[in-house]
This record gives sequence, structure tokens and C-alpha cells, in this order.
Amino acid sequence: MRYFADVKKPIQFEGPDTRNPLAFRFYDASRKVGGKTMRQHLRFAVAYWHTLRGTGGDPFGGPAIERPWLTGSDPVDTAERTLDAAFEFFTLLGVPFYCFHDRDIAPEGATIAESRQNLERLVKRAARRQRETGVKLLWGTANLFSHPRYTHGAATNPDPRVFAHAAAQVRAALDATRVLGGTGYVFWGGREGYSSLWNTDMAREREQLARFLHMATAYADEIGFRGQFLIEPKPKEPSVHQYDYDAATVLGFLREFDLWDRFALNIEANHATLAGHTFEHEVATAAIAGKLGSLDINRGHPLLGWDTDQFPTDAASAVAAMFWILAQGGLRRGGLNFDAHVRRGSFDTIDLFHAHIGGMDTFARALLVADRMRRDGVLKRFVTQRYAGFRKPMGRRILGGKATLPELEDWAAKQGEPPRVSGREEYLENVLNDYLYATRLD
Ligand code: XUL
Ligand code: CO
Repeated sequence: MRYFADVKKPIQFEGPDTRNPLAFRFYDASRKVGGKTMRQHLRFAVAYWHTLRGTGGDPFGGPAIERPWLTGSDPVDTAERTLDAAFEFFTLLGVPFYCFHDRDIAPEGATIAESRQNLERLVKRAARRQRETGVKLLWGTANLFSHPRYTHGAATNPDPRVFAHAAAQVRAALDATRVLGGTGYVFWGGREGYSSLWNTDMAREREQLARFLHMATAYADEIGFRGQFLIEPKPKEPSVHQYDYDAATVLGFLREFDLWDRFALNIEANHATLAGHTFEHEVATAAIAGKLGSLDINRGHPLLGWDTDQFPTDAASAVAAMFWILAQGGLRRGGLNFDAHVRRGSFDTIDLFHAHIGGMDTFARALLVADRMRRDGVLKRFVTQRYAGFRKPMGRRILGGKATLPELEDWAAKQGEPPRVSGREEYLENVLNDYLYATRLD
């Protein structure tokens, strides 16, 4: 069965001058950039929930997109068809990875045991398709936010019976991720927060969440799952306030609850902007803590202000993200997961190809630009020079914890008023644009 008959052969690299909409302009999987191929650098992953299961619903209307695989009355049959369509799509697009929630690939059953059986059945099929196609699992996760039982949270629910249901689900999702060789496991706590502080014991709920995460890592050790654990920050939506608000908040949480060594962050662009940050701010905050694990590379709409999860097309923001990734020596076990969906009005299956091709080209080009900028060292030279004073004797004394307030008072008086030095922000923006709009990137 071919679900994507409009696409006759896998998408190929044709270079920046092509006019073929079903070709890559910059993503040349085997092209080497600084010793690694683009495929190895970028580690693209398709988000199963949006790409295969997305039907264009929004708060004002239900499904508006029909998919030929999302038909039939038996949910397990539908899940099997969806899985086959998924691997057909991954292969035609040429992505190395995908990501899923447990309920994306297999329907919830009437009991915990039935849900597990459904998942195991679909995992077997996924393992077969992975072997046949070479496509791998980047990360798995459990959907702990859609079922009505999780209305007041999963791990942060006031009722331990709900907590236990969530535990059962994470256990099964970890088993599935291990069997499929996932390189990571994500926690995104959509309802791990509150709607009203008047009915919430925030101290208790944060404690519960920490206990839950400790249990998950203990279980992973027990079953020999060696993937990286990730927390994906988001400030709100659907909760009014989510405990994993942003990267800095999560880093503090990991320290407070002794989880630091076991978790890294999965930074999502649209979540960053919802938190009032830029994508690069969140990427940088995670990276300087040594905790940049993986990225969800979607974007929000500047006029809408909610989690629109659009495909990435913003070149400057993609360059900034790639800059930090290169600075830390790559994504290692992480990757670039789209976590993006086509608009409600883009209902043809071919729109899925346009969306992913554009996103892959945006980041492939960003990789080339960031690599070129790093090799030329322009920004690095500027920043190094800007902080030069801290490499001189008094700067070193300050950083070494030796200087005192009285000593600095004397020193400041002797130095006199420091010269004012421009930050050259506009100049640096021009430098970025020189690289961004350079036509020659070969
Ligand atoms: C929701 C979101 C999730 C996570 C995985 O905003 O980003 O899809 O990426 O649960
Ligand atoms: Co996400």
C-alpha cells in the first residue's frame, strides 16, 4: 500500500538552484561539515503525533484534515496502518529518526494490561519496520495529558491512584523505548502544573514530580535502558503554570531534587517564546550548564502567542541554535525533532513533504552558516576582546574569589572612571547578515 503516491521517489538533494519543490536545496545528507556528515550533525526526527496523527484541530474546531491511514473502526488496525504510513513517509523523506508518545503508536485499552498489549503489538511492528528501513527511534515518551484522568496532573495529581496510572504508563513506555533502541526518553509535563493556586499544594506537587522522575531512572537502570533522560520545559498551556517553566527553572529543579546527573534538557523553540525568551536564550542556558540534550525545532507565530508548533523557517534563529550545538561538539545522543504540524488549511499529504523539506533545508543551511562563522572566528574574537579585562591580574583575582570589596574600592579609585566602550550590536547584526545572505556557501 502506498500512502504517498504523489511522491514517486525519495527526496533528493538538488542544490540551491533547483526549482523542484520536492528536492532539498541545502540538506545534502552525506556532505561533510567539519568531519561529520550533515546527517550526523542534524539527526532529524519526525514527530509521530503531529505528522501522522495530526488532524488540524484547534480550540475552535475539531478535525479538518483527513488521512487515508486514519480510517476504519478498529483502533489497533488503524494504528498498524498508521505505522506503515509512518515508515513510508520517513523513508521517502530520508530522515534518520522519529519520536513518539505511547498513545501515538498504539491506542489506550480498557485496562492497563490491554493498553500494554496494544503497545507491545505495535512495538513489534515498529521494530520490524525499523530493521527494514534503517530508521531509528530518537526518543519515546508517555502521553500523560490527554486522558481525562490526568485533568489535575499525572505525577502531580492530588490522588496517588492517578500517580500510579502514570507510573504504569511510563513503565510501559520505557520498555517500548528500550526495545526500539531509543537514544532518549522525554518528560514533558503538560498538566504537571496548576490551574489555580487556591486548590494546589505546590510544595507537595513538586516533591511528587521529583519522586516520579527518580522512579523512572531507577526503573531504567533495572531494565538496562541507557538512553538519555530529557525534560522539555514549557511555561504553560494547558496548565496555567507548568513547573518546568523554562530551562533555568528546570536546572534549579534538577539541583534541588538530586536529579542533576540523570537529566538533560530538550529545548523547544515555541516553548521558549511562550516563556518570554528567544529560542537561542533557552538553547544557550541549557548549553552553558552542559545540559543541552536535544531540540524540538518548531516555531510560534508572533501574532498568536500560543503553541502553534509551526515548521521552522527562521534562518537567523536556526543559525543561533546551530552555533551553540557546534560549540558543544554536537548533539551526541540528541537530535532535531520537528514537533511541528502543518496548518489546518494545509490538508493535502503533499503539504507534509513541503513542511519537512523546508525545515530540513532551514537547519542544513543554518549548519553551513554557523560552521562558517565559527571557522572565521569573527564573533569569538569580538567577545574575547570584550572581556579581556577579566584575564588581567585584578580580573583573575575577582574570578578566583580572592578580591574583597575594600580592595576593589581602592583599585577603582586608582583606575579612575573606566572608558565607555560600545557593544557594537548593530555592527554584529550586520556581520550575521553577511553570512546569512551570502549566496556562496560551498
Ligand atoms: C507539547 C510538546 C510535546 C512534547 C512531547 O507542547 O511539545 O509534544 O514535545 O510530549
Ligand atoms: Co515538544
